Amino acid sequence: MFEKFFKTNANQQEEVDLDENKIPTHIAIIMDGNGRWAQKRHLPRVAGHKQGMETVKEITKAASKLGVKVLTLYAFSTENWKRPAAEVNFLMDLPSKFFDTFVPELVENNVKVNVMGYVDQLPPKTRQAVFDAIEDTKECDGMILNFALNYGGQAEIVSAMQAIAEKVKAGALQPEDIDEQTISQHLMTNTLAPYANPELLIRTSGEERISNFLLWQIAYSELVFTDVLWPDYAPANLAEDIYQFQKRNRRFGGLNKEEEK
Ligand code: V07
Repeated sequence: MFEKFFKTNANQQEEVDLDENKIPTHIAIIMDGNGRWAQKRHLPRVAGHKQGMETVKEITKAASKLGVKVLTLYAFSTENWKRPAAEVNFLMDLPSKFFDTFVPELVENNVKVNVMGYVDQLPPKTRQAVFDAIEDTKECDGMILNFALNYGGQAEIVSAMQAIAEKVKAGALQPEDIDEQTISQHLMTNTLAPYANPELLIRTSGEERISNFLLWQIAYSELVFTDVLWPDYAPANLAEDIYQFQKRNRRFGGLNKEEEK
């Protein structure tokens, strides 16, 4: 049975009836609003990050139950190092906290962890937590929970171009043979194929920017911006945002069928 979700609309509750045949295969989320959530409660920013990690767990389980194939979460950008050292240190402890408490549930839900980003630049303890999580969930073949950690979209494209240039220099690749597929294959999302590109990109907390998240991969993504702060983001909000996606898709229903061929 397909779960029914409820969205809360001011003072009324409305049922969101999702089309289970049109669940986006790959959903990417910019988890914004942890600091603002904490500020509203007169709490330190890190309290928002801590609550945000609880949201990660709930949304992971909800997405997996809905049949999502890949859930990509923007956890830490290459720009986030500019934040106060105490906050960066706290953030770098989150992957190990996350896995100490959540790996058994990931395995129960058959969720496999993947990480994309410049992992070698992370503190050893953080890197180890990431490797352990990948190792402990490697047999899972359900949803892929893909963390973008020390990731930047432009840096990713730079790395891909360097790798392609090396192949050209070595004579293994001709410039005229470089096409969209060549570039896709050199991006960090290559391992997620055939779901490398998100069908739906969600940003919480009201900002309507991409902020150097996936760039190449969102060429055809539906973008949904919600005012809900990430620590408040609930499975019903995810259902509502998927519903927005499905409404847009339905408008071009005929065309989409053709495109799939
Ligand atoms: C982080 C919690 C969620 C809100 C957004 C920022 C704070 C989970 C992870 C994580 C990353 C890699 C991994 C396992 C877990 C994480 C950071 C921040 C840096 F393998 N949440 N979360 N990492 N936040």
